[in-house]
Amino acid sequence: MAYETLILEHHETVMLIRLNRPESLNAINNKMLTELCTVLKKSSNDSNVRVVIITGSEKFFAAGADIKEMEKKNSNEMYLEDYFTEEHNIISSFRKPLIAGVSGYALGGGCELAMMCDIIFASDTAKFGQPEINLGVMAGIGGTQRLPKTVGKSKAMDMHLTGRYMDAQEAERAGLVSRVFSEKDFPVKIIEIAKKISEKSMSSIIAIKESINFSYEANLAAGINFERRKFHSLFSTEDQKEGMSAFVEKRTPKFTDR
Ligand code: DAK
Repeated sequence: MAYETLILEHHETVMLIRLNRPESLNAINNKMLTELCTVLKKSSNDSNVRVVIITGSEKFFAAGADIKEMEKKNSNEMYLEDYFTEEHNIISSFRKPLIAGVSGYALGGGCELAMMCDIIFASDTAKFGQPEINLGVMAGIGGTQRLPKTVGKSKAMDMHLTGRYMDAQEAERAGLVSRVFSEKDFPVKIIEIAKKISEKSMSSIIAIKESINFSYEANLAAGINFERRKFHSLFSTEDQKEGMSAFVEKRTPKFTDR
């Protein structure tokens, strides 16, 4: 199926979704959000897709939500449309690994979209920012919640209150980004990493994602308890037996998702 705002690439069991509205630096409009959620929903049920990467072009991941689409709306219209809410939930609760590959601008809703993913890899051209203050608004899809959890209160306040951008190196130092690669190796490197993840047991992957997200979203004591229960439950899988036997027998495990 062809999409208007996305380009899909399949690299074995890794699906790469490329945001594609170059005329507006990949500004996220309703169409793009709907298409993105359609692809994620399909991927959830497709056993040939084990890891998903969301990326943009060399110069822009996404320059935010589409300002031209929002410009004339009043608060009641935004409220009634409930713009981005259902989509936020679909993206942030996607069960398979979701990687953001950021080159160039990831601003406003673009930065928030990256933060909804499990891992952010950046090229050395990446620029992150929450410049909504410059538009007389504020972040509205998790930016004030996720950024301080990741980079701390002071830097999050700095980013949101000044609207300045953070480059890839600062983002890596601050913990927003997991690794930085040179633009010329991007996205080959991240596809390689995604392939490595895709070889792991899906039961482990999902349990790890749920546990880390629990700790990220709830309090630590409850998170540790949740993690322990998830850990115990993995001992009913064949993949746990296989993984541990393979370690003891000094061979590569063959996981079957059972
Ligand atoms: N929306 C629409 N069009 C955009 C855009 C955007 N976010 N960003 C860029 N464009 C368009 C420009 O208007 C221009 O179009 P034409 O004039 O050619 O028609 C084209 O892309 C090229 O942009 P520039 O000419 O500006 O390119 P430059 O290289 O000079 O500058 C820039 C690049 C990224 C610095 C600049 O374009 C820029 O500042 N863009 C806006 C960045 C920004 O403010 N982002 C935050 C947007 S607000 C919520 C839902 C969503 C949100 C919040 C709440 N709820 C449901 C509660 C999210 C809000 C946002 O993200």
